[in-house]
Amino acid sequence: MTNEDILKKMKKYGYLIVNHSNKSSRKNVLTQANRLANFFLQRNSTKKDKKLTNILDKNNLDQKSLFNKFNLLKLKHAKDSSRLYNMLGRDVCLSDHHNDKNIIDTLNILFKKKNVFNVAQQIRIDLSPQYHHALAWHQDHFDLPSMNKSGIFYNISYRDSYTVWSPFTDANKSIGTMEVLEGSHNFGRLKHEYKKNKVRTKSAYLELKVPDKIKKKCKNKIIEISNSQSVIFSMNLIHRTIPGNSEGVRLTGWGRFTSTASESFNKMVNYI
Ligand SMILES: O=C(O)CCC(=O)C(=O)O
Ligand SMILES: [Fe+2]
Repeated sequence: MTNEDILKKMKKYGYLIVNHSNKSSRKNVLTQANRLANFFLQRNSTKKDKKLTNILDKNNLDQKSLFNKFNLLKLKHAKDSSRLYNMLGRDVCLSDHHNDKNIIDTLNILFKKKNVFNVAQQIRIDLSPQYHHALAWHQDHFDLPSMNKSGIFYNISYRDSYTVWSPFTDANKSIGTMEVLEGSHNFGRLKHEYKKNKVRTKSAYLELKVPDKIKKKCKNKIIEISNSQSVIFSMNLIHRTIPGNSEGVRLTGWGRFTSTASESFNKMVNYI
């Protein structure tokens, strides 16, 4: 894609799919997730507990092995399961992945070569088909610890900031993926509410009631991509999680990116 194509596509659809240039950074994420799972399983295992140690023996990064480990931790050691989640998000492997040449080159074009900042990032682990964390329709926002209310309630346009969303396992209808409303970013920032999410989650999450006008005008697109691709999308693009329908693990990473030249950055700079 030429620079012009990238800008045109982003303007029209609100998202782009990029192929990764670095093939090993994705595997690093799985390796680190597996190491943490081994660590937490190890500290919960006893000599009698053969099942745990059998799983631990395998240094296997395939779907089934990872699913078994995460599932066991979730069911039997919920606290350690959330510790794993918190630690994985802090691992340098995600920054390493976000520095992928194709991702950075595309962000540089979108930010008109000004500069690129990663404001926040996280790795998510979703166990299909339960999905503890399936998000309803929403637009993305910055949520910094120093903000005294959620970033969703500040008057920030977000129209010139971007999310990079990467599945480290394939993303499709079977294991779960993301759905977008093409072109919905062009309708600007919409009012969200915090409410109980009806989509298989116990906690309250932000939710957007998509106006009929947008539903009518924008095509729904379910993103089905391989683990060597990422989606870069406008933080104003309306999107949601599509939970999977078969058993497995979906590991994804997201990062919110901005630039000093962007309006969003200028509005949020006092909260940094
Ligand atoms: O991973 C997903 O299903 C969607 C993630 C998302 O929308 C977000 O983290 O803002
Ligand atoms: Fe999102």
